[in-house]
Amino acid sequence: MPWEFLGALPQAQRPNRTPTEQRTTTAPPHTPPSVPSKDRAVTQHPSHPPHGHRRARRGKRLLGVALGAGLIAGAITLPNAGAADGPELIVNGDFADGTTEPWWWTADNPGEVVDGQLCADIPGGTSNPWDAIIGQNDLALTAGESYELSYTATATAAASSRTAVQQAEEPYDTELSVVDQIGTEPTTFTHVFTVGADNDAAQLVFQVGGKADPYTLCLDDISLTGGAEPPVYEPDTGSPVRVNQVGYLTEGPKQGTFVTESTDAQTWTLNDASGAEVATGETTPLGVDPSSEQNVQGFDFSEVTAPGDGYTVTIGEETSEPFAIGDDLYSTLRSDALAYFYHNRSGIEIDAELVGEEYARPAGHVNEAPNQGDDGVTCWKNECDYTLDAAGGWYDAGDHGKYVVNGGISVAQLLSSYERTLTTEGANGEPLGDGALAVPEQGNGVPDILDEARWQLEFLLSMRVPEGEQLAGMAHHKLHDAAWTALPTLPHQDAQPRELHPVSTAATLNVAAAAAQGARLFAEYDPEFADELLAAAESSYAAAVANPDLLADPNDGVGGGAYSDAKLTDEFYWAAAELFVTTGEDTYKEAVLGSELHGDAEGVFPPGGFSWGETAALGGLSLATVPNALSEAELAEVRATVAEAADGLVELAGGEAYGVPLGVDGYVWGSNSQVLNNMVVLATAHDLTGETAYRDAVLTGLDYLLGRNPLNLSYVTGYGERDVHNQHHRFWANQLDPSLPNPPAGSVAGGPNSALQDPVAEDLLQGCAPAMCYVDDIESYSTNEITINWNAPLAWIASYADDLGGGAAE
Ligand code: 9MR
Ligand code: 9MR
Repeated sequence: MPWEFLGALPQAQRPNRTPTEQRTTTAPPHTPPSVPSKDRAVTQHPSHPPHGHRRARRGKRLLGVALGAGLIAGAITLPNAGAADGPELIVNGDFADGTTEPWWWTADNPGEVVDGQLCADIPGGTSNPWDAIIGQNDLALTAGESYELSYTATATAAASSRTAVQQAEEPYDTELSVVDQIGTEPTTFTHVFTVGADNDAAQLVFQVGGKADPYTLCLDDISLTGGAEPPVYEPDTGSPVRVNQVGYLTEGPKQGTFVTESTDAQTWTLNDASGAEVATGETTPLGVDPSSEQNVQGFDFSEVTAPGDGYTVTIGEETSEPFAIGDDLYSTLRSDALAYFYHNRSGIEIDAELVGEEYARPAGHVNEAPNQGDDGVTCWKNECDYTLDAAGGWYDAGDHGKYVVNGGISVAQLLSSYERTLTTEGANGEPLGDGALAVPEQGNGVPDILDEARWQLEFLLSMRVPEGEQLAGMAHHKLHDAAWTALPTLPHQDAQPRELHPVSTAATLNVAAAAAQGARLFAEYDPEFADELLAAAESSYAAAVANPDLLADPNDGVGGGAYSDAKLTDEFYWAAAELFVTTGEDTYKEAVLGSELHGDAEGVFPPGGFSWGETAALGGLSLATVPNALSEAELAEVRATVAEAADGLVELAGGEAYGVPLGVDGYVWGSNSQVLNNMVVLATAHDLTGETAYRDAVLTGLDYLLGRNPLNLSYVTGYGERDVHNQHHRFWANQLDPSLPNPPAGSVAGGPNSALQDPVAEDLLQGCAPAMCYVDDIESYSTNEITINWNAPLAWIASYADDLGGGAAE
C-alpha cells in the first residue's frame, strides 16, 4: 500500500465509525499534516526519549498476553513467537517520532503523544463503547490470511476497549471484535484472527467509551502483521464418557457414548452417588462417527430403574459427569423454557417479581429516549406513507429485531404445546395454566401459555398493511434497527431508528397460520379476540394468494437478519391446514389436499428438521392431531405420513453414535432447533401411536442436547454440569460486562454450525467436524445465539417429556 496516502484524508471524509457513531458524533475535521516517511521521522527526532523498556519488549514476542479471542479459558494455543512475519500494516504504531499521524479519534477525546505513547483523556458519562474511539484507517487485508494484532494499553482506571478490525463503512463487518479489559498496569494484548474478505481499506478501532467516569488511556506498540499462524483451538471436552447430564427417565432408555482410540469393547460400571457399583457391562465399539470424526463406543444401562441423583458411569480411568434417574426430570425445564418468552418481550417492563432482580429491566422500544419506540414505525427508505403501531411482541434473539417469519413459527409452537394438552391423553395442561408460568397476566382466568402467545399474536396482527392501502392484508416481513447495535445494549438503551421492511408472502402466511390456530384456542376465553384472529387469518391468506411471490430480499440484512425464503409451498400448506382445521372450509381443504407436499413425508417433514423456513410440518402435525373435517381415510393418510417421517428419524437416530435424530449434513445455523423439531415429529408420532421407539428417539435426542454429545456440553443453560452460558444476547451479556447476567436457565443455544458464519467461529473452528463446530462465546452468533424459534420447540419437548413422568407404559 502506498505509504504516502496514509493519513492524507481528513477525518470528516473517512467513514470510520459505526452507523450509530456517524449519527451522533460531530467531530471537526482532524487534518493531520502529511506523514513523513519513517526514516525521516526517526532522523527528525534523534533525541526522542528512548523508551528502552518498550524497545526491549518489541524485539521478542510479547508474552503474558491477555487473550482476546481466548474467551474460553485454556482453549487456545498461541502461535509460536515471531510467527506473524508479514509486513507491518500499522503506521506509527510506536509513536517514536512524537507525532500521532495517521491515528484519528472522536471529537471529545483528542490524542497526543506523552512519553512516547498515544494518550487521550476519555470523557465519562457516555453510554456506548463507540462514543470514544481511537483508530487507524487504510489497512489492507487479504482474505484467508491470518493476522496478529498486538498492542499495549494502560488506563488510569480500569476500562475496557472493544477492539475491532473491521470495514471502515457500513455494514462495518468485523474481522476481529473483542473486548479487552485494560488495567492500571501496562498490559499487552495479542489477538490472532483470520480474515474472511479482502479489504484494501479496513480500520483498526479501539472503542473505549461507555464509562461513567473519565479516565486517561494510553496506547503503545500497536502492531498488525499478516503471516500469523491461526490459533489452534482445542475445545475442553472433559470426560470422554458422555451422558445426559440431567438424567434418564426411570423407565426410559439409558444410553451413553464413550470417546476412545480403542476399537475393543470395554467394561463400564454404573455407580450410585455413594460410589457403590450398581451395574456393569460391556461397551459396543461403533467405529468413527462421521458427525464428530471421533472413534466411539456405546453403552446401555436401560435395565437400571432405581431412582436417584449423582449416578456416574466409569470406563477404565474415565468417569462421566453425574446424572439422575427419576420420574420428574423435566418439570422445571418446561417452565424455564417458557419463561424465555416473557424475558424477551418488547414494550413491557420485565418485572423483578416474576424473574428476579438480576433479569428485571425497563420496557424496550416504548418511545422513551433514547429508544425511538415501536408505536409509530415508518417504512425503511420511506417506501410507504403510513406508520404502524407495532409495539409489543418478542425480540427475535440476541438482537432487538422483531421478525414475522420466525415469530409465526414460535407462537405456533407455543399454541401447539397448549393444544396438545387438549387433544392428547396423558398430556397435562395444568403446568401451562393460569398462575403456572412467569407472566404478568397470572390470575386472569386464561392459561398462562395463551397469555404469552397473545403477546406475540397481537404483534403479528399489527404488522399488517392497513385497510385502504394498496397491499392491505399483507404483512411486513420484519421491523428492526437501522443498524446493528453493539453488545451489550439493553432494549431500552437502543437508540437506533426502527424501520418496517417490505411486506412478504411468507410473513403474510405466517400471520394467517398462527392467527388461524390462535382463533380456535382463544374461542373459549375471548371470543372477540378469536373473531379478530380468524378475520385476520382469512384476509391474510387471501392477500397471500393474490400476491404469491413477494419474497424477502436475501441481501436485506443490515441491522437485522434477512430471513429470506424462496420456497413458499410449505408456508401455503401450513396456513391452509390451520385455516382448514379451524373453519372446515372446502377452499382450505382443497389447498391442503392439492398441495404437492401433501402425503410426501420428506416434503412435509424434511429429515434435516423443520424450521422458520420449512413450515409445512406445523400444518401436517395440526392436521394429524387436532380434530378436523378430514374424512377418516384422509386423516389416516395424514397420520401415516407422520409415522413414515418418524420411522425415518428413528432409523437416523439409531445410526448416530450420539443417538441424535440429525444426520451429518444437518449441522446448520440453529442445528439444535433442527434436532428439537425432529423430536417434535417423533413425539407426535408417539402421541398418535403409543409406539415406544418414537418416544425413545425423543429421549435420546434430549440426551444429545443435554450433554451426550461430541463436546460434552449441555446446550441448555442452567441444566447439566457443563452447561453453555455465554450466548449472543445484548442484555444477557455477562461475558462482556460482569454487571450483566448470563442467560437465565432454560435457554437453548443454536448449536454446532459447520458453515462457520461469524468471525469467532471462522477464527477458532476451521476444519472442525460438523458436530464440533460450536463455541460458547458471546460473539459467535452463528453457533451460540438464542432465539424464540429455538426455545419454542424446547418448550414443546420439555412439556412432552415432563408429561412422560417416569416413562412407564400406560
Ligand atoms: O451482532 C453482530 C453485529 O455486531 C455485526 O455487525 C453483524 C454483522 O453482520 O453481525 C452480528 O449480528 C448478528 C446479530 O447481532 C444477531 N443475530 C445474528 C446477526 C448476524 O446474522
Ligand atoms: O435462524 C436464522 C438462520 O436460519 C439463518 O441461517 C441465519 C442467517 O441468515 O439467520 C438466523 O437468524 C438470525 C437472524 O438473521 C437475526 N437475528 C438472530 C437470528 C438467529 O441467529
